[in-house]
Amino acid sequence: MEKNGNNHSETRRNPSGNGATNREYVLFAGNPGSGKSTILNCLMASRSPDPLHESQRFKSGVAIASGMTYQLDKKEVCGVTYMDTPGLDDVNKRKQAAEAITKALRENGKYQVIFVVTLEAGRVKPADVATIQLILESAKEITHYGVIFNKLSKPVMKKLTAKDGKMALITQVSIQPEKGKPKPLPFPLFLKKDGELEDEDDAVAEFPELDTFFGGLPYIDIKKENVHDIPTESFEAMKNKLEDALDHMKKDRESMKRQMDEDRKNFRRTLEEMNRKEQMERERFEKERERSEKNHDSQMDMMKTQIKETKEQAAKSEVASQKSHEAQMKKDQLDHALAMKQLDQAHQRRMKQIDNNKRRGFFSFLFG
Ligand SMILES: Nc1nc2c(ncn2[C@@H]2O[C@H](COP(=O)(O)OP(=O)(O)OP(=O)(O)O)[C@@H](O)[C@H]2O)c(=O)[nH]1
Ligand SMILES: [Mg+2]
Repeated sequence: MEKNGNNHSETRRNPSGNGATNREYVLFAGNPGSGKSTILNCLMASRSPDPLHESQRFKSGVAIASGMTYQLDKKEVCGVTYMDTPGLDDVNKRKQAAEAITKALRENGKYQVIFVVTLEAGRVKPADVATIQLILESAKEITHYGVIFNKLSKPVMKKLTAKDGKMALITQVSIQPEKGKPKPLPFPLFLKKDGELEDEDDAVAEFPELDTFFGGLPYIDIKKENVHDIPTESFEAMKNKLEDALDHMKKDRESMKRQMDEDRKNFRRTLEEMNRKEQMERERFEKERERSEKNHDSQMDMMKTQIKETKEQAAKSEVASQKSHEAQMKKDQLDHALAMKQLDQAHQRRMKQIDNNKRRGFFSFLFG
């Protein structure tokens, strides 16, 4: 039975004629106490031009031993129908909850389907994943869906800022109990725990992140005839298989993390070794360069000295050769003068002899 159901007198037929209408539905599913009704109230209030009357709001709060929402609840705000459904994890109300969910999915319209989950010790709960998997199985047209990770503690929110933190949670909710076709990944939203809301009844919450989240989540057409009954009898078995799969995933992640840490350490060690070698090589090169510079300088000095010495030597030998040339000249002059003198003396002697001979000839002529 619908609680506060709205009649859709304005139902518009889809022009494609495939049976689906253009009516827009926002459907929330998830286990008891996860915060579906609180988030829906906040979303509707943010989209309504006027404050919501109490009758336009979903009942929220803590119901001891079972869920507060136990059947399909609908509210309409600005032409959009919002649907609050009960969770499948309540064993006594499981069948009733499954019927409420399939009924919600059989409205022939455009849907935004959102699952709300909470964590336990930083991990997604197998019951939440089983709920998501069973609903996706029963309506295969849900190819895009949102998952709100709600009531996240401060330490968990901090861990989500790490590179793979969010991805770890996204893969956990999309994990398959058995190997098969992988399900499409959800469009996620991570909401931190609001201390003010804890266990309150009909609390008014504000989540400014909702606007962007719902703006980015596409509507999908769901046709009534394509929605199958949810096999509630397989819920417990699926939950157990998922528990194992999540355990495996955790172990795999831990061993992968260990491996990555080891790889990172090895890489750092190799890098340090390379840096050390490079530093040594640089120092060796620097020393080599200094040594060769010194060699070059001393060779240049030697060459300069040699050139200087050669120049001096050349200058000296030039002076010496100049001197010996001058001495030779002097000697030649002296020899020449001497030869001239000897010639002159020989000439004088000859002339004297001629003179004597002339005189002797004259006297012999006179007295001869
Ligand atoms: N601390 C905290 N409490 C929250 C938050 N959101 C909701 N709650 C509280 O959780 C309790 C359950 O919230 P509901 O919105 O009724 O949860 P529900 O998923 O609709 O639960 P059912 O209708 O039982 O399936 C209420 O007391 C809320 O005030 C939150 O972000 N932080
Ligand atoms: Mg509720």
